[in-house]
Amino acid sequence: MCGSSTPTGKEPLTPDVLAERVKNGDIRAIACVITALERHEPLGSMTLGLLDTNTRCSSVIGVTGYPGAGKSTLIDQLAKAYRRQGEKVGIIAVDATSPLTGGALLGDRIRMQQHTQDLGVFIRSMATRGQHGGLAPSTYKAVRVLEAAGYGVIFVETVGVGQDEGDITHVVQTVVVVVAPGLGDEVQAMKAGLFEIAHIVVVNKGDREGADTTVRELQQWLPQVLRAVALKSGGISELVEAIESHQRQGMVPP
Ligand SMILES: Nc1nc2c(ncn2[C@@H]2O[C@H](COP(=O)(O)OP(=O)(O)OP(=O)(O)O)[C@@H](O)[C@H]2O)c(=O)[nH]1
Ligand SMILES: [Mg+2]
Repeated sequence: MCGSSTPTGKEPLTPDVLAERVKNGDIRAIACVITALERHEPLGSMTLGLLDTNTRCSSVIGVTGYPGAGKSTLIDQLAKAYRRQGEKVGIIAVDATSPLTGGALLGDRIRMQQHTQDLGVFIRSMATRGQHGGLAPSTYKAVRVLEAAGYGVIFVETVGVGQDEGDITHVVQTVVVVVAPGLGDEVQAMKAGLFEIAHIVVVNKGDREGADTTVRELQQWLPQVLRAVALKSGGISELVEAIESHQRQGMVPP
Protein backbone atom coordinates (compact mmCIF):
# COMPACT_ATOMS: atom_id res chain seq x y z
CA MET A 1 0.00 0.00 0.00
CA CYS A 2 2.87 2.34 0.83
CA GLY A 3 4.22 2.24 -2.71
CA SER A 4 6.82 4.70 -3.86
CA SER A 5 4.39 6.82 -5.80
CA THR A 6 0.97 8.34 -5.61
CA PRO A 7 -2.11 7.16 -7.49
CA THR A 8 -1.24 9.59 -10.26
CA GLY A 9 2.29 8.22 -10.29
CA LYS A 10 3.86 11.66 -10.22
CA GLU A 11 4.34 12.73 -6.65
CA PRO A 12 6.92 10.83 -4.57
CA LEU A 13 5.48 9.40 -1.37
CA THR A 14 7.51 11.37 1.11
CA PRO A 15 6.68 11.88 4.79
CA ASP A 16 5.59 15.44 3.92
CA VAL A 17 3.14 14.25 1.30
CA LEU A 18 1.82 11.51 3.55
CA ALA A 19 1.45 13.81 6.56
CA GLU A 20 -0.47 16.30 4.46
CA ARG A 21 -2.80 13.59 3.22
CA VAL A 22 -3.36 12.19 6.68
CA LYS A 23 -4.31 15.66 7.88
CA ASN A 24 -6.77 15.82 5.00
CA GLY A 25 -8.31 12.56 6.17
CA ASP A 26 -7.10 10.44 3.24
CA ILE A 27 -7.93 6.89 4.31
CA ARG A 28 -5.27 5.24 2.15
CA ALA A 29 -2.60 7.50 3.57
CA ILE A 30 -3.77 6.78 7.12
CA ALA A 31 -3.63 3.03 6.54
CA CYS A 32 -0.25 3.39 4.89
CA VAL A 33 1.28 5.29 7.81
CA ILE A 34 -0.11 2.82 10.36
CA THR A 35 1.31 -0.09 8.37
CA ALA A 36 4.69 1.63 8.19
CA LEU A 37 4.57 2.21 11.95
CA GLU A 38 3.72 -1.45 12.57
CA ARG A 39 6.66 -2.50 10.43
CA HIS A 40 8.97 0.00 12.08
CA GLU A 41 9.69 1.59 8.73
CA PRO A 42 11.30 5.05 8.93
CA LEU A 43 8.51 6.44 6.73
CA GLY A 44 6.09 5.78 9.60
CA SER A 45 7.99 7.54 12.35
CA MET A 46 9.05 10.39 10.07
CA THR A 47 5.46 11.02 9.03
CA LEU A 48 4.24 10.78 12.60
CA GLY A 49 6.85 13.35 13.54
CA LEU A 50 5.32 15.77 11.06
CA LEU A 51 1.79 15.35 12.29
CA ASP A 52 0.67 17.94 14.73
CA THR A 53 -0.22 15.60 17.54
CA ASN A 54 0.37 17.93 20.46
CA THR A 55 -3.21 19.05 20.38
CA ARG A 56 -5.18 16.15 21.81
CA CYS A 57 -8.72 16.89 20.82
CA SER A 58 -10.09 13.37 20.23
CA SER A 59 -11.97 11.28 22.74
CA VAL A 60 -10.01 8.06 23.03
CA ILE A 61 -12.01 5.28 24.63
CA GLY A 62 -10.69 1.87 25.61
CA VAL A 63 -13.10 -1.06 25.60
CA THR A 64 -11.74 -4.10 27.34
CA GLY A 65 -12.98 -7.33 28.89
CA TYR A 66 -12.94 -11.05 28.47
CA PRO A 67 -13.24 -12.75 25.08
CA GLY A 68 -16.81 -12.87 23.89
CA ALA A 69 -18.21 -10.36 26.40
CA GLY A 70 -19.54 -8.30 23.50
CA LYS A 71 -16.88 -5.60 23.14
CA SER A 72 -17.02 -5.45 19.34
CA THR A 73 -20.81 -5.48 19.27
CA LEU A 74 -20.84 -2.68 21.81
CA ILE A 75 -18.27 -0.61 19.86
CA ASP A 76 -20.30 -1.14 16.72
CA GLN A 77 -23.34 0.35 18.46
CA LEU A 78 -21.34 3.17 20.00
CA ALA A 79 -19.83 3.99 16.60
CA LYS A 80 -23.33 4.26 15.16
CA ALA A 81 -24.37 6.57 17.98
CA TYR A 82 -21.35 8.83 17.50
CA ARG A 83 -21.85 8.85 13.73
CA ARG A 84 -25.35 10.15 14.34
CA GLN A 85 -23.73 13.02 16.21
CA GLY A 86 -21.62 13.68 13.12
CA GLU A 87 -18.32 12.48 14.59
CA LYS A 88 -15.76 10.63 12.55
CA VAL A 89 -15.04 7.37 14.38
CA GLY A 90 -11.79 5.40 14.44
CA ILE A 91 -11.73 1.84 15.73
CA ILE A 92 -8.55 -0.04 16.54
CA ALA A 93 -9.21 -3.65 17.45
CA VAL A 94 -6.15 -5.09 19.09
CA ASP A 95 -6.27 -8.63 17.84
CA ALA A 96 -5.10 -10.93 20.56
CA THR A 97 -3.52 -13.74 18.65
CA SER A 98 -3.64 -16.11 21.60
CA PRO A 99 -5.50 -19.42 21.22
CA LEU A 100 -8.14 -18.02 23.56
CA THR A 101 -9.30 -15.46 21.08
CA GLY A 102 -8.50 -16.97 17.71
CA GLY A 103 -11.12 -15.91 15.22
CA ALA A 104 -11.81 -12.61 16.91
CA LEU A 105 -10.54 -10.75 13.89
CA LEU A 106 -12.94 -12.41 11.48
CA GLY A 107 -15.81 -11.85 13.87
CA ASP A 108 -14.94 -8.19 14.24
CA ARG A 109 -14.87 -7.78 10.50
CA ILE A 110 -18.22 -9.40 10.01
CA ARG A 111 -19.93 -7.49 12.78
CA MET A 112 -18.50 -4.16 11.76
CA GLN A 113 -19.05 -4.67 8.07
CA GLN A 114 -22.02 -2.36 8.03
CA HIS A 115 -19.61 0.51 8.57
CA THR A 116 -17.31 -0.33 5.70
CA GLN A 117 -19.31 1.77 3.25
CA ASP A 118 -19.19 4.64 5.70
CA LEU A 119 -16.10 6.75 5.08
CA GLY A 120 -16.59 8.32 8.48
CA VAL A 121 -15.57 5.08 10.20
CA PHE A 122 -12.02 3.79 10.03
CA ILE A 123 -11.49 0.25 11.33
CA ARG A 124 -8.10 -1.30 11.82
CA SER A 125 -6.96 -4.51 13.49
CA MET A 126 -3.53 -4.67 15.05
CA ALA A 127 -1.79 -7.77 16.34
CA THR A 128 -0.50 -7.90 19.88
CA ARG A 129 2.73 -9.53 18.69
CA GLY A 130 3.11 -11.81 21.64
CA GLN A 131 2.19 -9.34 24.32
CA HIS A 132 -0.15 -11.03 26.72
CA GLY A 133 -3.52 -9.43 26.28
CA GLY A 134 -2.08 -5.95 26.22
CA LEU A 135 -1.67 -3.47 23.43
CA ALA A 136 0.20 -3.79 20.18
CA PRO A 137 3.33 -1.68 20.47
CA SER A 138 2.20 0.64 17.72
CA THR A 139 -1.35 1.12 19.01
CA TYR A 140 -0.53 4.42 20.66
CA LYS A 141 1.05 5.74 17.48
CA ALA A 142 -1.92 4.61 15.40
CA VAL A 143 -4.20 6.54 17.76
CA ARG A 144 -2.08 9.64 17.19
CA VAL A 145 -2.38 9.21 13.42
CA LEU A 146 -6.16 8.95 13.69
CA GLU A 147 -6.24 12.02 15.91
CA ALA A 148 -4.25 13.97 13.36
CA ALA A 149 -6.66 12.77 10.67
CA GLY A 150 -9.57 14.32 12.51
CA TYR A 151 -11.26 11.31 14.07
CA GLY A 152 -13.11 12.88 16.97
CA VAL A 153 -13.82 9.57 18.69
CA ILE A 154 -11.38 6.68 18.73
CA PHE A 155 -12.13 3.26 20.22
CA VAL A 156 -9.41 0.81 21.19
CA GLU A 157 -10.67 -2.73 21.78
CA THR A 158 -8.45 -5.04 23.79
CA VAL A 159 -8.93 -8.38 25.47
CA GLY A 160 -8.37 -7.85 29.14
CA VAL A 161 -6.81 -11.11 30.10
CA GLY A 162 -3.31 -10.18 31.11
CA GLN A 163 -1.47 -8.04 33.58
CA ASP A 164 -0.24 -5.89 30.71
CA GLU A 165 -3.76 -4.65 30.28
CA GLY A 166 -2.73 -1.69 32.40
CA ASP A 167 -1.13 -0.54 29.15
CA ILE A 168 -4.44 0.69 27.94
CA THR A 169 -4.55 3.43 30.54
CA HIS A 170 -1.59 5.10 28.85
CA VAL A 171 -3.36 5.24 25.52
CA VAL A 172 -6.99 6.06 26.27
CA GLN A 173 -8.76 8.59 28.46
CA THR A 174 -11.79 6.54 29.36
CA VAL A 175 -11.67 2.81 30.09
CA VAL A 176 -14.88 0.81 29.64
CA VAL A 177 -14.72 -2.73 31.04
CA VAL A 178 -17.28 -5.12 29.60
CA VAL A 179 -18.46 -8.22 31.45
CA ALA A 180 -21.16 -10.73 30.56
CA PRO A 181 -23.33 -12.12 33.32
CA GLY A 182 -23.30 -15.68 34.49
CA LEU A 183 -19.90 -16.68 33.18
CA GLY A 184 -17.85 -15.81 36.19
CA ASP A 185 -16.46 -12.97 34.07
CA GLU A 186 -16.76 -10.56 36.92
CA VAL A 187 -14.73 -12.77 39.25
CA GLN A 188 -12.06 -13.21 36.60
CA ALA A 189 -12.08 -9.50 35.82
CA MET A 190 -11.63 -8.74 39.49
CA LYS A 191 -8.70 -11.14 39.78
CA ALA A 192 -7.06 -9.61 36.73
CA GLY A 193 -7.42 -6.14 38.24
CA LEU A 194 -9.62 -4.99 35.38
CA PHE A 195 -12.06 -3.14 37.62
CA GLU A 196 -9.20 -1.14 39.06
CA ILE A 197 -8.63 0.50 35.69
CA ALA A 198 -12.33 0.82 34.81
CA HIS A 199 -14.03 4.20 34.67
CA ILE A 200 -17.24 2.57 33.49
CA VAL A 201 -18.26 -1.07 33.85
CA VAL A 202 -20.80 -2.45 31.40
CA VAL A 203 -22.72 -5.62 32.18
CA ASN A 204 -23.49 -6.57 28.60
CA LYS A 205 -25.85 -9.35 27.48
CA GLY A 206 -28.38 -7.80 29.81
CA ASP A 207 -30.96 -10.05 28.17
CA ARG A 208 -29.36 -13.03 29.86
CA GLU A 209 -30.41 -14.58 33.10
CA GLY A 210 -28.42 -13.29 36.03
CA ALA A 211 -27.79 -9.87 34.53
CA ASP A 212 -29.74 -8.09 37.26
CA THR A 213 -27.85 -9.85 40.02
CA THR A 214 -24.50 -9.09 38.41
CA VAL A 215 -25.39 -5.42 38.00
CA ARG A 216 -26.60 -5.17 41.62
CA GLU A 217 -23.53 -6.90 43.01
CA LEU A 218 -21.10 -4.78 41.07
CA GLN A 219 -22.97 -1.58 41.89
CA GLN A 220 -22.26 -2.21 45.56
CA TRP A 221 -18.60 -1.45 45.16
CA LEU A 222 -18.11 0.16 41.77
CA PRO A 223 -19.23 3.72 41.07
CA GLN A 224 -20.38 3.42 37.49
CA VAL A 225 -22.07 0.18 36.43
CA LEU A 226 -24.39 0.11 33.43
CA ARG A 227 -26.42 -2.63 31.87
CA ALA A 228 -26.48 -3.10 28.10
CA VAL A 229 -27.89 -5.39 25.46
CA ALA A 230 -25.47 -4.51 22.69
CA LEU A 231 -27.10 -6.92 20.28
CA LYS A 232 -30.33 -4.93 20.46
CA SER A 233 -28.87 -1.45 20.99
CA GLY A 234 -30.01 -1.52 24.61
CA GLY A 235 -28.34 0.84 27.04
CA ILE A 236 -26.23 2.50 24.36
CA SER A 237 -27.44 6.06 24.86
CA GLU A 238 -26.81 5.74 28.63
CA LEU A 239 -23.32 4.46 27.88
CA VAL A 240 -22.61 7.33 25.48
CA GLU A 241 -23.76 9.72 28.19
CA ALA A 242 -21.50 8.09 30.79
CA ILE A 243 -18.52 8.20 28.42
CA GLU A 244 -19.14 11.84 27.58
CA SER A 245 -19.57 12.73 31.21
CA HIS A 246 -16.25 11.07 32.03
CA GLN A 247 -14.60 12.80 29.10
CA ARG A 248 -15.84 16.14 30.39
CA GLN A 249 -14.17 15.47 33.72
CA GLY A 250 -10.88 15.11 31.91
CA MET A 251 -8.40 12.40 32.66
CA VAL A 252 -9.53 11.68 36.17
CA PRO A 253 -7.95 8.49 37.51
CA PRO A 254 -10.41 5.75 38.48
N1 LIG B 1 -27.39 -12.43 24.10
C1 LIG B 1 -26.56 -11.49 23.76
N2 LIG B 1 -25.50 -11.77 23.00
C2 LIG B 1 -24.65 -10.76 22.68
C3 LIG B 1 -24.85 -9.43 23.12
N3 LIG B 1 -23.84 -8.68 22.67
C4 LIG B 1 -23.03 -9.49 21.96
N4 LIG B 1 -23.51 -10.75 21.96
C5 LIG B 1 -22.95 -11.92 21.29
O1 LIG B 1 -21.79 -12.34 21.95
C6 LIG B 1 -20.85 -12.86 21.02
C7 LIG B 1 -19.51 -12.18 21.19
O2 LIG B 1 -19.65 -10.81 20.84
P1 LIG B 1 -18.41 -9.92 20.43
O3 LIG B 1 -18.91 -8.55 20.26
O4 LIG B 1 -17.64 -10.54 19.34
O5 LIG B 1 -17.54 -10.03 21.74
P2 LIG B 1 -16.03 -9.55 21.94
O6 LIG B 1 -15.93 -9.23 23.38
O7 LIG B 1 -15.67 -8.49 20.98
O8 LIG B 1 -15.23 -10.87 21.59
P3 LIG B 1 -13.65 -11.02 21.30
O9 LIG B 1 -13.22 -9.89 20.42
O10 LIG B 1 -13.55 -12.36 20.65
O11 LIG B 1 -12.98 -10.98 22.64
C8 LIG B 1 -21.45 -12.66 19.64
O12 LIG B 1 -22.02 -13.86 19.23
C9 LIG B 1 -22.49 -11.60 19.87
O13 LIG B 1 -23.56 -11.68 18.97
C10 LIG B 1 -26.02 -9.17 23.92
O14 LIG B 1 -26.27 -8.05 24.34
N5 LIG B 1 -26.83 -10.22 24.21
MG1 LIG C 1 -14.09 -8.34 19.58
